[in-house]
Amino acid sequence: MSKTIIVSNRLPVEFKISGNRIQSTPSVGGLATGLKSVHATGESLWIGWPGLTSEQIGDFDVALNRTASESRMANVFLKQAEVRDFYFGFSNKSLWPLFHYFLEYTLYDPKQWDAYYRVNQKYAECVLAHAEEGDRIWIHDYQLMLVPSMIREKRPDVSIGFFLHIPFPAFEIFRTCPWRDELLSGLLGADLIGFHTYDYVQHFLNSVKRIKGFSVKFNEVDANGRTVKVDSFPMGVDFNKFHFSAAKYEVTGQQFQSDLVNRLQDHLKQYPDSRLILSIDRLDYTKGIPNRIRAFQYFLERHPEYIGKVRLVMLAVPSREDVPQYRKLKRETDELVGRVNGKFATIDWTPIWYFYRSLPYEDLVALYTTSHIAMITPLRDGMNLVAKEYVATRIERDGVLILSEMAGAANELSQALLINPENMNQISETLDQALRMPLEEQRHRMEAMQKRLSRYTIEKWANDFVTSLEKTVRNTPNPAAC
Ligand code: ADQ
Repeated sequence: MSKTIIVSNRLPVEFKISGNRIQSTPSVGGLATGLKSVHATGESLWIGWPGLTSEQIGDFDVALNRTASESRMANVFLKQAEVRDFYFGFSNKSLWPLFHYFLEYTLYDPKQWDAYYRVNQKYAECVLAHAEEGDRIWIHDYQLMLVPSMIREKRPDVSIGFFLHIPFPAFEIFRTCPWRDELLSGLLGADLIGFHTYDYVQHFLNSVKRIKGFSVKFNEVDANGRTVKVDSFPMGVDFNKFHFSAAKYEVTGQQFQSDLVNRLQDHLKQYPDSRLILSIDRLDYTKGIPNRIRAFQYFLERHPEYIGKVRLVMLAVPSREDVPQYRKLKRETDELVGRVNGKFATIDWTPIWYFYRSLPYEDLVALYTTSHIAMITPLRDGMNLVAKEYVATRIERDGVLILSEMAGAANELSQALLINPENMNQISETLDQALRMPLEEQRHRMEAMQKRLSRYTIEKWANDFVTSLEKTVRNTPNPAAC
């Protein structure tokens, strides 16, 4: 019987070695949740890096493989130097900034490219060791763009899908990459390539035409006689999970472990008229965090009537601290928050509550439900699941979503208040509009967004992709040609 092989940079669990025991806890990220439904069918295998370097694993490799295989997973072991050059190197110093239009942060180092190539080969070899006739292979994200063609060369009979979780940039940006040809050839080893939005599909097809010279009809590429289908699959969230968790929280008023949420609730009880504006992201330069703080400062200057009445609750999750730009962003964010708080704070009011940590799921839900406005302002974002999670938790259909038009999610959430994250004046006036928005209008907008998100859930996203992959392969006249 054929199976689905999911391949991602990381496995959907966190492994820890303590003493002589291996502990594993499931990851809570969007990807892990989304693919759980595919993995749960029983006929699947998940391949990825266990999150510990070979040096950290030492003699535990056999035990780690056994633990992984009990949950139908297989490990790709990476040495410390490989993690440095492949993950922190080419993936996060070249591809991540380039694909998010940060050319000034994009570094090209042939040594890191070699590591990227070699590590992609390791993943491909692991897949080849497990792939059997008729299997479907679903590869994820920018760290593994060469894997499709590496598998295709050896196993023309298997069907291969690839999904990119970040934007695919416009041709004029992508063409600056020294390994643009190799990256496209790598991807075109797949039968189906998926992106979050129609725009990313068009950018990709444009690059394929101009760089590879392949002909493209509608959304199909003729790659030397092999047909490759390219389509958009906007990723959703587990709507019911967020919605029902929020309902449970509202009904029971349950207290949470975290000081942060408890303090917020106390604050709201004490000042029922005050308004909370929430922002949640990984601390990443693509997420527009400094812009957001500057815009909030501008808003307080332009609208002093809100001083003492609104509060920005800013939650940032530590991320990629080994990359210099992320450390710089952390310093910049700390300074900006300090500046705004120093300038406007009073004895009993601080304008920005800033937290640099990850939170458990229940606390995240409590924050979403407690906040009157979510302000999400990335400079570029493939999709942005936080915006969708906020909408899913609004069981009373109140609350306002302010969302950057540069996030993939803006295509689907057109009832949000859309802003250009570079336009401080617009953000400031939109905040004012959100704070004054009548309840009826809030509900009208929220209802439309919830309707969409409850239909296009993460499970539907995963099923649509797999179904489309099956159809593509059935309709491909010559699957073996490379
Ligand atoms: P990310 O850049 O990580 O994902 P996003 O889509 O917003 O961004 O997903 C973040 C996830 O982390 C959300 O599910 C959120 O709940 C969780 N999270 C955020 N802050 C947290 C905190 N403090 N504590 C705990 N959990 C927290 C990449 C792309 C996106 C794309 C996704 C999925 O960059 O554009 O939407 O993949 O394809």
